[in-house]
Amino acid sequence: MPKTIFNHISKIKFRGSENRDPLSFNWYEEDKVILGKSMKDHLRIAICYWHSFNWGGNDVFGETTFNRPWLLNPTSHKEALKKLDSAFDFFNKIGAPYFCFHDVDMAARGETVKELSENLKKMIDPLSLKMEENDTQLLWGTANLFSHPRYMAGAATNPDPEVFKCAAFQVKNMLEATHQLKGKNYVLWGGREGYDTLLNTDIKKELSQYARFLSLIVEHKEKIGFKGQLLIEPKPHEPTKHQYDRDAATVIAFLEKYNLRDHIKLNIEANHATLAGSSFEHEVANAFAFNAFGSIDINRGDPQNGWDTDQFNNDCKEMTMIIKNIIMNGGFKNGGFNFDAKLRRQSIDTEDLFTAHIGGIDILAKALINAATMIKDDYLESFKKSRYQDWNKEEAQKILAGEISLDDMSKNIIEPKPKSGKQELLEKYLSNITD
Ligand SMILES: [Mn+2]
Repeated sequence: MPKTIFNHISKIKFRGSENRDPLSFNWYEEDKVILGKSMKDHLRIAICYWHSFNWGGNDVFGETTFNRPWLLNPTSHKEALKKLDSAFDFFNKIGAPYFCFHDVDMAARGETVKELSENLKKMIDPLSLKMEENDTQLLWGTANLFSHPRYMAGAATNPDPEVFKCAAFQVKNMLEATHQLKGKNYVLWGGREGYDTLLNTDIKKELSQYARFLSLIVEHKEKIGFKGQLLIEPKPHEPTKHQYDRDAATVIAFLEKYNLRDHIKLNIEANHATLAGSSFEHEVANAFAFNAFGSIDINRGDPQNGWDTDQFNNDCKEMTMIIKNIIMNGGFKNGGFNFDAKLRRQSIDTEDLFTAHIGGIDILAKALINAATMIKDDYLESFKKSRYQDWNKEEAQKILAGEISLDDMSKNIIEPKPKSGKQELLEKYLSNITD
């Protein structure tokens, strides 16, 4: 057993809802079968490498606060290996079947993209070994195209084609690494693909650059035979004034225009939905409505604080509706629940990383149990069914089939009788299940 920052912590176990030991699960029982599938297989929990191991608690006003010793020497390959030991010790103890990472989280820092690529290559063998030893799989890989100063004016959407080439090179390397590690998905997040002012920005040019960039990735994915799912993670703004992949609907329209719809789906993040002025549930439901749902980043925002705070999920009612939606649409295929969440800067005890994830996972487990109850009840679904039932009538079916013209329709107008939408009744039902 290598030395890690978590050596003093034991494997987290399920101890039932009455137990008060904070280092145990109250609800998440990985082998418990719900609606014919284990909790583990329903939820497909993933831990993110960046917030948990590659961030020391620094913010725009202050320095690092956490005990992450490898961050003191970010250019050292040896330190990157120590980080790997601690990360996998954590994955194993928390019982997460998946993890996610960026190229820059895993590899020692390089001054150039070529150096980064060399450093990443050196990590693949030790990483594969860790994955095998711990039976941990890669939910998705991604390239960081936003931290380095070369990307300050965008990666694919940069006015300088040399920046576009650097970004493409980074994605090529990371896509190949993800393929080699048998990743289930590859995520693209356009953190700098947008603008700060239109005074210096040609939107039309930048969108076509972005589309070409994505097409290159699709072509390369097919060339190397990567079978995972490509995903875009929508976000409306911050730190840019505007980001092109604003929300699910915007990305879907963009993919449609550039003939990329069959190749790319969506990774929906709760916090990004909030930033876009929508609910998390809206973004997930919209993704399903357009057959574009892929995976979830479960981290939330703060209602009083309009930026990307990446906090751990704590709203069981909201999660119940999300999980219900996912199950009713056939469950995750390649996707899962990725904890793209970070501790608060004051949460400096090593245990805090555990209790944060345990709390978040328990909320999902409880929400899964609730969702199963609601699905068995069939209360909401049968209400919705009856609300739309008149569309099953012969004339209505003909309208939908395009068999009745506006003129013909106008000959048979009956004044409709209003019906209650019953929102309060349905909310009361939901509260009874979840509160
Ligand atoms: Mn995210």
